[in-house]
Parts: sequence; structure tokens; C-alpha cells
Amino acid sequence: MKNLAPAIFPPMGIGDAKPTNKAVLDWVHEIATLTQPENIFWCDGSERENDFLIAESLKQDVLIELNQKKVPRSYLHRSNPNDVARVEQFTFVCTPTKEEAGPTNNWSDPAETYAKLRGLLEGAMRGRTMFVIPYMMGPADSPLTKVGFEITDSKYVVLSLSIMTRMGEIALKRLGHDPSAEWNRGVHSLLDVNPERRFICHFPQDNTIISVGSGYGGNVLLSKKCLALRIGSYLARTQGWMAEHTLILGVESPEGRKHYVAAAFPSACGKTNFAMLIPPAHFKGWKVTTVGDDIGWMRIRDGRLYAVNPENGYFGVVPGTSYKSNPNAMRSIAHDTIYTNVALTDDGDVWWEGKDGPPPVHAIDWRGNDWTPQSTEKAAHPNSRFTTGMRNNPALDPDVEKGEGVPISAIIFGGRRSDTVPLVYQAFDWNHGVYLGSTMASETTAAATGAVGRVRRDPMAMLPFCGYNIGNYFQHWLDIGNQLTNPPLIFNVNWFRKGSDGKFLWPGFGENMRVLKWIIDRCQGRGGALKSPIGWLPSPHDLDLAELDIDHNAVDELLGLDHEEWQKEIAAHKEFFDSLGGVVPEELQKQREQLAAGFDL
Ligand code: OXD
Ligand code: MN
Repeated sequence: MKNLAPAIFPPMGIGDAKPTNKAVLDWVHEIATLTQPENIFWCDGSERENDFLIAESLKQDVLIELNQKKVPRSYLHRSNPNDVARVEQFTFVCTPTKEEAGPTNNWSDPAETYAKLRGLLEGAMRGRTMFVIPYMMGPADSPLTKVGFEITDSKYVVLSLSIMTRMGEIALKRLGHDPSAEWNRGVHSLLDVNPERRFICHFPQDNTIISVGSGYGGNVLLSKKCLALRIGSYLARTQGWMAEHTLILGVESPEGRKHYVAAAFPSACGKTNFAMLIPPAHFKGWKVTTVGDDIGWMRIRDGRLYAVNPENGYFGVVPGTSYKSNPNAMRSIAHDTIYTNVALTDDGDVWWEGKDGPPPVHAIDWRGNDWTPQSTEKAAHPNSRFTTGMRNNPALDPDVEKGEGVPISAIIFGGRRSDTVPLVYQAFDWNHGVYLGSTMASETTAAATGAVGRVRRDPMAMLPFCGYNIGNYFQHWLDIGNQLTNPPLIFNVNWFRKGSDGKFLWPGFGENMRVLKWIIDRCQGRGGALKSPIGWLPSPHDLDLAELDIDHNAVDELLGLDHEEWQKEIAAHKEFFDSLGGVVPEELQKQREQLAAGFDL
């Protein structure tokens, strides 16, 4: 199998960036003794190392070279067709007790799981190279920044992490020599890429992750979902900060007044598009800048929340990305990008459903088969991805490396809902906002294996990523609120409401600036709103809809509350809370009762 490439032997000066911290060396020795690799490659993320690994990957078919004139320094990777998304059913939180993992996580006993994984890893890297990757999550001088090491037998992982994290010397420096320093231990092996031997296991108390049997980014770039969210959320609770599934963007008015907002939407619900939004012509002089597109780490400072993006790059969904939907993403992925599971055109370019222009008359699809516009299969997998450095983004926020983070004025929750949920509304206060987040729901997407389009509750967009008991997580949000003297305002948005004809009512993309503008107005104590049972709702004239071609009835529908739909929604909130088996904090139960009373329930 092409992913399971034989060992590589680098020339002098490459693969020899051996760390000095004794705890790290002891751990690497332990894993090498277990997995028995042919050799150990100590990564430093340098350009020379990258060039060498790309050359080897091309030789071993891990990467396919693209037309370097069309997409310079960019490559295509095809994953095993059985391995194209996160596998929530095989993702485990291994805390000493089941209660600590809580009702929303798969739990397995740590001792038994270590034993099972050791069995699977025994001799797993024979004949292969074991890569040791030091990386850092967060800006160099942030108190939130964490160091991790990932051991892997995949060159794709090394090349991807060199984009997605700050890798090499910078991480070793941050860690230092203290063998008791905090750092994350991550072990990944492709094994034989067999779904029956695919397990993504987290040991929060040990700050350890072991992932086997997959090569898909969300399962194997351990910095991202595994460390920055699952282990991160556990550390955040014990250390008094927040690790959230949020984009972070800056929005600057023509007068130069700047606000930052964090928005938590579930996977493949438009976080990257929102984070890179270009305001429509009507909003002349307004500017949106990206701090992060997927993960926000936040801490309290002077009574406010400040956020950093722990990542260094974007691992975004490709289909639907175009110069119309997201010009900044298109510019970001025009060079120095690894594409995974998109189609390859006859002239060596990449293609996907939703790209600008007509489809190619012939291409090779994501599985490596011939494809034409007449084919019934998709050319690109619906969860095909780009991996690209954040510095490729023309709208990158200038304060992305600021160690103290950026001050957050608003937190926005949102999901994909065809009905019930209005375009935007504002929570009455922090605790009510926590209730909005805890009950949010979304139609499932291709980002995880399983049915697509099913409405599921996804609290704070963290259902697959909260590394401990969700009831304690809700309480953590409430506790953080108690410590904030200047808390962000909390909002809920829904770009995806449909009319009776089944069509989206709201144009979305750049036009979301109109909603963002109302949110910023509210943060500045301006912007009209009516008090409704679900929160503060704008009336149509409170939103700036000038020069937007939208029907008045559509706006009424977008902002309307349907009594019966809400009665069902509140019943679903209760069902969800009940399904969690008594872990939901009293305060949120009280919020639900107040909401129900507003709908005569
Ligand atoms: C992602 C996800 O890849 O949420 O960001 O699945
Ligand atoms: Mn995500």
C-alpha cells in the first residue's frame, strides 16, 4: 500500500535534530523499543528537510506532483478510500473513571487501552522510518502556548505538521531542559490503515495521545483536534482557561475601530469562510482579518477574554471553495499547499466541485479513477482538504503572533439549521449565552464518517472534541463567566435557514458582513433589537440590507420565530439534557425552564 512506504535514509544534516530533554529522549526510546523502526528521523521543520521529504514522498507515491506553474510548490495526496474523515466512533477518552469522560465521549479504561495499543504498536514500524516531530501550539511568547511531540511513521503527517504548527527548534527552545516540564506525548502509526484497527485514544491525565490505523488529518495531525481541543479542553479546565472550536476574526470599521469575535460552528459549517470574509461593496472601508479558522484558546486578562490561535495553518474543506465564496482561501491555496483527495486534471491542476469555471472534460478523481462531468461519482471527496500556512492568507490579522492574544468582544454560536433558528439573535447575558451554546444543533456533515444531514445537538460545536464530562464543561463556561467583569456578548447565527421552496433564504458568504455589523453595533451599545423569548432579535430595519437583492418576505422569514417549531425545539433541548443523565448544571436547567415559559410550555 502506497502509504506504508519503506524506510528513508537522509543525507548528513537532515533528520538529526535530536532534542536534549531527557524526558523526551526516554519516551522516544520507549516507543522505538516497542515499534522497532528501521531508523529514527529527528525533525526540525527546515526547508531542507521539507524538500527532502517531498522528494521521498513523490518517489513513494505518498504525494503526486501538481503542475508547478499553476500551483507552485503544491502537491496532491490521496488517502486510502476507507480513511477520509474523522472517526468519532473510534475516538476514545481514557480517563480513570467513565464519569470523567462523561456521557458524550466513548470511554475506555486507560490500563486496558494502553495494553491493547501496545499490542498493536509492537513491531509496527519495522522496515519504516520513525519521525519525531517537536512542535509548538500558540505564539512564541504566549502564556497559553503548549509544546507537543508527535512520533509518526507517515511523511504526510510530518509535511502537514510543518504547515499546521510551529515546528522544530522553536518548540525545543520553549520546552527547555527541565524533565518535569509540561509537554504532550503523541504517538501515531498508520499500521495497515485498516478500519478494524483504527483507534484515536486520549489519556488526558497523562497528556498523551495514541492514534493508530488512520492517515486522515483530523485523526493523525495530533496537534489539532487531539491536543488543541480534546487534551486542551481538559488542561483548560484544570488550569482556568478555555480551549474552543472557534474561528477568531478581527473586524475594523472605516474609522479604524477594531473588534475581535470568536465563532463556534461545527465542522464544515463555514468557519474558514467566515474567518476570511470580504465585506460586500456597500461596506466600503470595513475590513475583516483572520486570527484563526478553527481553534481558539482563551484566557482571562483584566476581566476580559483574550484569544490566541494555537495553529499555524489551515486544514480546510475544499469543495465549494471558489473566488466567489472565499477569494482569500483561493489565494491562500494557490501555492505551497498540500491537497488531499481532490481531483487531478489532465494538465496537472487540482479540481473540485464548486471551483470557479466549468468542470474539466476529463480528470482523475480522488480515488485515482477516470472522471468526466457525466460521472455519477464526485470528482473530489466531499471532505477533501487543503493544508496551507496561515501566512498565505492575504487577510491574516497583524496581531496573530501577539502573545497576550486579542480581546474578544463577542462569541458567536451557529449551526446548520434548515428551520426554526433565526438568522441572528443575542443572548440576554453570559449564562443565557452558555445555554444557547449548550443546546446548539447542526445538520451533520462529511467531516466525520456517518450519516450526513441529521440534526444533532453539538454543544459549543465541541461534541466530538470535549475531552471530559460535558456537564463539567458547561459548568466551566459558567465559572469563567463569573470571573469576567467585561464578558463578550454572546450571539447565535444560522446562515442555513431554508424557505418553503427548500432554497436557502440568506445569501451567506460575504453578505454575512451585514450580520457581523449588527453584532459589532450591539457590542458598541448600538443597533436596535426587540426582546423575544429566545433573546434579542433584530427587526428587518435593524440590519443593514442596503444594496442586497433580497425579498422582504425572505427577511421576515429569516428573522421570524415559529411558535410550534420552537415548542418542538425546546422539547428537543429537554430530551438532550435528559439524555446526558443528570450532569447538566442547575443554572442551565433554569434557563431552559425560562425559555419554555416564554412559549407557554
Ligand atoms: C476540522 C473538523 O477538520 O472540525 O476542523 O473536522
Ligand atoms: Mn474543526
